[in-house]
Amino acid sequence: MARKIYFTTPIYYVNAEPHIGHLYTTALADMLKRYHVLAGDDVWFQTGTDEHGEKIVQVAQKQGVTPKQFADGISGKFRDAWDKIDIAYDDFIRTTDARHVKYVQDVLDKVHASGDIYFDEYTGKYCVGCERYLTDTELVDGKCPDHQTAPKEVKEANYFFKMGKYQQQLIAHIEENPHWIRPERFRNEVLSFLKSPLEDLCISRPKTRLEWGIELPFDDKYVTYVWFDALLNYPSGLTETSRGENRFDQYWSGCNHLIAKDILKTHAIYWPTMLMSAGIPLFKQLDVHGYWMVGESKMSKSLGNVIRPLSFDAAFGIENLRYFLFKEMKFGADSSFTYDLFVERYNSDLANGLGNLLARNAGLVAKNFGAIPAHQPLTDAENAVAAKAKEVLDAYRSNFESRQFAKSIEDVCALIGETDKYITLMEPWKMAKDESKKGDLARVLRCGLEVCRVAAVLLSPVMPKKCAEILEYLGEKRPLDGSVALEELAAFGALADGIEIDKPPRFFPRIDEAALSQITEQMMAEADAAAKAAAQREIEPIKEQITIDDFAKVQLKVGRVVEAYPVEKAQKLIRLMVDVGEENPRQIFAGIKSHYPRPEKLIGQNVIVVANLKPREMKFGLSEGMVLAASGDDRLVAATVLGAAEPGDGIS
Ligand code: ME8
Repeated sequence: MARKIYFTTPIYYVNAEPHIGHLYTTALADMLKRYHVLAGDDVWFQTGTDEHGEKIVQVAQKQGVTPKQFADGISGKFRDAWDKIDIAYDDFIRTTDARHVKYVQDVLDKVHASGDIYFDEYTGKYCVGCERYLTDTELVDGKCPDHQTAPKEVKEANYFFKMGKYQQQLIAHIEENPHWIRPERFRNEVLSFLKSPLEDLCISRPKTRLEWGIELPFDDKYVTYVWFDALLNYPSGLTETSRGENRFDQYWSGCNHLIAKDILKTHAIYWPTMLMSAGIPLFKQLDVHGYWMVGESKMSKSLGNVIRPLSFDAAFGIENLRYFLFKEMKFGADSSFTYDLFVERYNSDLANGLGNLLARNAGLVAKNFGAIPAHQPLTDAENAVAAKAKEVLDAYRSNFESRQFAKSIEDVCALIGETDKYITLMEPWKMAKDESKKGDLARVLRCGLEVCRVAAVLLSPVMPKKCAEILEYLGEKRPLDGSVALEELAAFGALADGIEIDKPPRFFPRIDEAALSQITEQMMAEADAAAKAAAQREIEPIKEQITIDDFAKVQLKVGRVVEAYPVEKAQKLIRLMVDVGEENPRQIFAGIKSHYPRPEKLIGQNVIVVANLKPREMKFGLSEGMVLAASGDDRLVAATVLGAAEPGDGIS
């Protein structure tokens, strides 16, 4: 019976564009879906974007757009990237979707009605990067270890979810289900965290501080805390898919979350306790992978080392990257990406490995037979290759099921390596010169091609398009959709006879050093330029809000510049004499020298003066007010008033 499985990725924050880390989890869900479909299972796969919370408000403000406009842009970029690289997701959810908002409010109502939500005053340390309160034990030198920033103290009256109430039930569930959180080290991490009393969870934010969120159904002065909102995407998207179907009963019982270790606590603690309270059955499986580093460093825009899926695809092919990522990362451990390592693995496994085996054998078949020759009785040498292929296939399912797929990829590599040795030993190119050895030649070449076919079936979840091309070339027409058993498809000996074979295309051309350095230099230059542009475009964030009364304290007046000259001994200052309608002009020092190499040009201009600023004694004299200037990037321009205005006119 086909199992029903529901794969989810985290829904990504829309504060950053997709990079190789997001790609990994998303491509992982895609690969696991393809494996399970091949293995005969029925799979649903959902990904999406997480769009509420303080983090998004902050970036949107910097860009000078509304949070929704900002979220629309980045969410679109995620979706576009996944579409362009053929991620086979079944649904894409956004936390701003009406279906999701309704679901969250329904759950909140239910949990509130059951008495698991209460109102209280709270003081805590909030990390905006994590979008959660951190406990003192989580801080390192007073800072969040993940974001290297000091959390801000927040004191507020808020709604709380009785998370602590479910602590024992959660511990019991983890203990009774040893594989519920995989790999084991993360299960142990969660159990050890649960040794201390579990605090209740603050699940609201007052609108006076944050408006961007889902309104609490029982108090319109509050919005829902972003994690309480985001985690519910998993059932909300199934309950109403974007095509309007309800697939909850079909798939929820097979729910398998895929995440990286950064969000273990929210998924292994917040989430199951929320489900317990809401009366929704727990998810079936939580699979946690490690973090991708670039070389020795964390990826960061300012380091210019962020790897973007689409740029990588254009340069080296996304499927080749998938191969690298899935083989290189041992599930649960951190791993490091470098272009050099990628090219080394690609050249040895794909160009020299599978690509070469295929090219060697298919080239000789094309030249000597023009079609795949008929099956010949096997000798011990081919039987040994066949036995190895069977061994690889036998371990394949269990490796994938336990998320040791890297082992299966290595197994396929080893099979290709052994077959290559066998071909070298058999020397078919010599057989080709001897008419009496045509039968032997057919047997040997068939064996080589058979292994290529088996390898392409087994690697099809990893490199779907490339493997489909290889299978088509070898005349394997059976679909990889579970309608033919995996064991039949990947059985050694199933290669068809008589398929016409032309000279093989170069499925995996070698990447040479020169091409590598040219492309990587170009990509790094692009990343650098993007990082610089992003830094330059940085718009000053809006500061704490003030009231109209606060503003009324500032008295602005039109001033006319009557004298202007540089202060010789000061790097930045210009001395201005400004007529603000009083008996005498005021002396004001303005830090705009580098932008006004000829300050006399300012004479006669109407500027805006803060007239009631307390005079300040400076090294060069008394400064009696302040002249306003517009600043941004490298610009600094004195602010003026349009049209006819007279010195001393008030500005309000
Ligand atoms: O945490 N290596 O979103 P997020 C491996 N919105 N995986 C990485 C990675 C890296 N260097 N960087 C990111 C959030 N990821 C929340 C999730 S779910 C209800 C809400 C991947 O945009 C990995 O899957 O910060 C990680 O867990 C996720 O992106 C975090 O994405």
